[in-house]
Amino acid sequence: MAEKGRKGKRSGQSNAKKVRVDMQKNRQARARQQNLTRELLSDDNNAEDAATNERVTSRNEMSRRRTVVGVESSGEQLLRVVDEQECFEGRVISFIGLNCMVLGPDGRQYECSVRGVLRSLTRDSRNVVVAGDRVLFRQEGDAHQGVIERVEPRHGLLSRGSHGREHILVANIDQVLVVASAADPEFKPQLVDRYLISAERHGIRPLICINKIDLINPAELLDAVRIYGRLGYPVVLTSNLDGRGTSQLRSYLQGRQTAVSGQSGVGKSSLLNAVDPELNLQTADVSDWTRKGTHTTRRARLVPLSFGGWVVDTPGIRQFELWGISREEVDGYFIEFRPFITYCRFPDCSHTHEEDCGVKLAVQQHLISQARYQSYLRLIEEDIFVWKNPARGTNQD
Ligand SMILES: Nc1nc2c(ncn2[C@@H]2O[C@H](COP(=O)(O)OP(=O)(O)OP(=O)(O)O)[C@@H](O)[C@H]2O)c(=O)[nH]1
Ligand SMILES: [Mg+2]
Ligand SMILES: [Zn+2]
Repeated sequence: MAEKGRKGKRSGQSNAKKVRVDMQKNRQARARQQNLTRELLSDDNNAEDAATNERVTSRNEMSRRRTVVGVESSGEQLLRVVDEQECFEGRVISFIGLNCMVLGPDGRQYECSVRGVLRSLTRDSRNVVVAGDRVLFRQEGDAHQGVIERVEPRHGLLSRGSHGREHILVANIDQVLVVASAADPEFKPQLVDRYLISAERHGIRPLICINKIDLINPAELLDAVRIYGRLGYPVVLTSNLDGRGTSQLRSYLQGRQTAVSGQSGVGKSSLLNAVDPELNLQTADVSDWTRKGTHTTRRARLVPLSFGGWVVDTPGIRQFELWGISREEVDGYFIEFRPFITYCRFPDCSHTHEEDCGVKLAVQQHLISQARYQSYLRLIEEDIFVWKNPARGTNQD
C-alpha cells in the first residue's frame, strides 16, 4: 500500500495506562486459520457465536490474566495504544468466518484477523469488531491480508439484545432505515416501534419504509403513515415491482451512512438494488420469502452507493429485543408520551393500571394514538421477563 496511506502519530498516547484483562490462549491462532470457505458456511451471527464458544471451552486451563500495557479509555470503550505509524486506517465491510474484510485507504479490500488482545478489551467478545467499524490495521503476509490492531470509538450504533447479551448489528451510522412490508410478511408496527426506541436511545435518525405496497390498497396504511409522520419519522411507501417510492428513498439515503434492517423477506436487498442497480445484492427468488429459518442476506455488509453515501444491508431478524433500556425508562422513548408523563400522579407510573395517569388520559383524548399505546403495553407485557432478568435472553435470532 502507498506510504501516504499510513496514519500519522497522534497525541493521545500520553494517556496510556495498564489494565489487567482475562486472556485465553490460542484464539489468535484459530482466527488466523479461517479462510474464505468459511464464508459460505456461516452468517455473521453464527460466526460471532462461534468465536464466543471457542473462548468458553475449558476455561479453567486456558484462561489467565494478562497485563496489557498502553490502554486509553474513550467512554465505555478501552482503546489499545498502537504504533500508528505502522498501521492503516480502514473500514470494516463484513465478516468472513472469524476474519473480516476491511476497506483500506487505497480503496482495496484486506482480509484481516483480529488481534487477540482486542477480545480481552471488550466486554462482550461478540462485538469486538462489527460491520461499519473504523479500525487501524497492520498489513501482514500476503499483500491483501492484515491484522486489526485497534477499533476506534463507535458513533451511532444499531444494537439489540440476543441470547441475553448485546448484539451490535452495525457501527458508525447516522440513520437506520427500518424496512417493513405491507404484506408477505404482514406489517408489524410493534417491531417498527422497537427499532424507533433503539434509534432514539442511540441518537440515530430512524426512517421507516413500508415495502410491497403493490400487494395491498395503500389506503390501508394511511393510519400508520399518519401516526409516524406526526411524530416526525419520515415514512416512505415503496414497491419494487412498479418503482413507487424508489426516488424518494434514494434522496433519503444519498450522502448518509444508513443501516438497513427489518424482518427477513420484507425486501431490504431488493430495495437497495432498486435504489442503486450497481449494488447487485443477492435477493430471494420471487415468492421464495416463506422459506423458514433461512436468510437470503447472511451477514451485514457495508457498501458504497454510486450516488454518494453508504448503506449496510443486514440479515433479516425475527425479533428485536431491546437492550440497555430499563422498564422504567422505556416510556420516555415513545417520544409523544413525554409531555404527558409529567401529569401522572405517581412518579414511577407504568401507565397501565394506575389512576390519574397523564398518558392514559392523552390516549382517551386522542392525543396519543391507540396503536402506539397498545404497542407500549405489549412491550411492557412481553418483555417483562427480560426487564426483570437481563441476564436471560428470550430471543432466537
Ligand atoms: N410483491 C413484491 N415483492 C417484493 C418486493 N420487493 C421484494 N419482493 C420479494 O420479496 C422477496 C424477498 O426479497 P429480499 O430483497 O431478498 O428480502 P430481504 O429483506 O433482503 O430478506 P433477507 O435478506 O432474508 O433479510 C423476494 O422474493 C422479492 O422478489 C415488492 O416491492 N413487491
Ligand atoms: Mg437481504
Ligand atoms: Zn402514567
